[in-house]
Amino acid sequence: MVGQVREVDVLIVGAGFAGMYAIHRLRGLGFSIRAIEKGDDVGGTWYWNRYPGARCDIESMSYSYSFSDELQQEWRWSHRYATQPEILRYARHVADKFDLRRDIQFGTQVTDATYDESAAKWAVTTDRGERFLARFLIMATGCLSVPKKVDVPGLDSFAGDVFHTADWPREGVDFTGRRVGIIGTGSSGIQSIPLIAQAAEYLTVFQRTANFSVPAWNAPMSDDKVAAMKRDYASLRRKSRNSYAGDYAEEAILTIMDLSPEDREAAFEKCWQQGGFNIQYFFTDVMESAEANRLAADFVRRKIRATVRDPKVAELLCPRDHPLGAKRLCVDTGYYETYNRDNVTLVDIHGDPIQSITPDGLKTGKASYSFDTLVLATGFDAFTGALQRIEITGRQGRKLSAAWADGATAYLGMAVAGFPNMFIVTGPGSPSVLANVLLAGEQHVEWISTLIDHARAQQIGEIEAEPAAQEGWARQVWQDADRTLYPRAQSWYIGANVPGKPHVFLAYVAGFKAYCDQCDEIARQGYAGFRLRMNAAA
Ligand code: NA7
Repeated sequence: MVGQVREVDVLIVGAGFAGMYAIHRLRGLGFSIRAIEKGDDVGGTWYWNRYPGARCDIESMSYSYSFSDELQQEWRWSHRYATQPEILRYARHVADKFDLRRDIQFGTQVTDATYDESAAKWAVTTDRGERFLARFLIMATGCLSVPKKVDVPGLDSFAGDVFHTADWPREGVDFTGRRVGIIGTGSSGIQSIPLIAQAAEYLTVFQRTANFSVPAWNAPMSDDKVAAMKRDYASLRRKSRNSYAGDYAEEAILTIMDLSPEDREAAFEKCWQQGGFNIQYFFTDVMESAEANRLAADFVRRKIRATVRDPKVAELLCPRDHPLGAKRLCVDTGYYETYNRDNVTLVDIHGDPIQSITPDGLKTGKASYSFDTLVLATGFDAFTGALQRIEITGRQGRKLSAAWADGATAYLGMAVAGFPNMFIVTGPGSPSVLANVLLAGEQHVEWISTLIDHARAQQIGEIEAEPAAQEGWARQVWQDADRTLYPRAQSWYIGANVPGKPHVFLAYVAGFKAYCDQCDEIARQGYAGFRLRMNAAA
């Protein structure tokens, strides 16, 4: 195929959950498509993140496709929160069921995408030298798909194995007899630490920032519970669509500041016993009032102290530098208990930063630590990393990297002015990671494919976000965020985890329902904020 140009209606980049659904949906609408995927199978983030303990933090009955009732009825999730292998099995099942693989090219990376204004088409090349021409380009590249560049000095000098949680060996890692060091205590660290501690001879955890973590209380799902939920699936999905977080869990019922101290404690305890994100979503004011948030955070800190036997370790594990939920809440199984083990040490690298990695461990300003295996759980270049790895050139030769030099913005979180006919699924400025990202991806795919279908029917050759609409959207996203406590953390939600990345709030915080309602209204108004051009080339 090298040398030839293959023409398709829609080129989809990525075959994670969003890309897979885009294939199914657009194929169903009769478009010719091709999907390009770097991995050698479907699953995206769930294909790469194979570290021990990797599992979703939204209940699996919710964190799964809703578009096919047959699919959601036939698939049986084993646990409340499925493990990565189970989620990957599900992705493969979906690929088989809907025969998706025939339109996916695996083991291939898109390197360049250039908009040809005269033809109103995207010219796309891959690392295999193939060339495609596509009327529409759908970037289903994921919000958390590119590990952030590891900014720890001396890494190359380390003599032992180095593993990154987001690029875990397919064959797994046998930790037996190993002395392990792990850097990073976000979700990936917090999920993997308990299991690595059980398997390894010794584990040293290097913590720069303590994070809030709440119990998953993960457990197998009984047949009765699954059957009852499946009977009620349609209404659970409706509830999710009309919720803040794209989930069916009860939410925003109580206001912390209206409760008496006793009722407050009882409500926090109830959330803790239910597990998962309840403590964040059950209260109207937890992300809006610093005082309400402090009360919830104090409750979690009390839980940490009650769990961790060594008071000094417990204090180190108590988050102090950000409001609860302003960095993504972690959902764990036995995380704090792990620090009661004899083979685990917690090292504070905030007070005493890492100076360098050495051949047999690492050095801080005050001490040296030795280990033979290093695990990096250091996170992602979120939202923009995957898009910026591709040389994307829009109208008049403008690069996406230049358009986003002061921060990534996209109208509705999906379309960028100057880059016609390109759509980003769960892009910057959409609810994405602040919602159930699987349903958020579905909603985007449906909305975008309906728009593309409309364009075909109306002989519209070009769809482009208007600059003013995009600016207005960015302003709204920022103003909504600014009314909350979210921007008060140096988080990947604002790009603060990647040195040099411009800080803009990258997710839409006003909720999934509010977002979907706006998208629906914009469609009803004939796609307000988009320039729809009839095109001779159409
Ligand atoms: P996160 O949440 O970004 O966590 C990364 C962790 O790694 C966090 O504790 C960081 O500390 C730490 N880190 C990153 N770079 C360094 C360096 N250079 N030195 C020391 N420590 C460092 O990523 P995850 O993969 O855990 O989770 C991402 C999302 O995936 C998660 O929210 C879920 O949605 C799934 P810091 O906080 O920057 O001080």
